[in-house]
Amino acid sequence: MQVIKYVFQPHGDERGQLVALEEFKDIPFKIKRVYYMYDTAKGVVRGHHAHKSLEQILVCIHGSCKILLDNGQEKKIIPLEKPYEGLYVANNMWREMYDFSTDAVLMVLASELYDENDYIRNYDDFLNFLKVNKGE
Ligand code: T46
Repeated sequence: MQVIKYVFQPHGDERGQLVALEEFKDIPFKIKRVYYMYDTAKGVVRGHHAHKSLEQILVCIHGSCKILLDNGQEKKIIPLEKPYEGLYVANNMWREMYDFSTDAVLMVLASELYDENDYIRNYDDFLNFLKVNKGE
């Protein structure tokens, strides 16, 4: 499995750092939605689903967390701990987010508006979806 982690260019000066993210320049899709999670309780695992067509970039803009990616054949764990790093998460990819530090803010840039019909929330359904859509 290929893991794509973007390293964004901070515009730093004596005042501090600033990262700007533009669609089709820093982000490989049109950004239709931004959401973020914070105050995540200790020991919580979020996610546990895949998406049929949504693409996303995950940026832990404060604190740290870990992301488990699973393409149905292989699993990878990717730590996110830098505010200038973005993890690309393609569609057809099972994801879990865990090990959040108490100060973690995980921001997500998404290629589509929220649509519950795009979620695959059962792991067996995910494996089946991959089988049916093989080669697409
Ligand atoms: C994903 C991972 C990385 C909305 O109303 N609008 C939204 O845009 C989102 C993302 C969620 N919601 C509602 C739906 C649920 O009632 O917020 C609640 C929590 O959503 P969910 O349990 O799906 O959150 P996570 O953290 O398990 O997953 C989220 C995204 O949903 C998902 O697309 O890839 O983050």
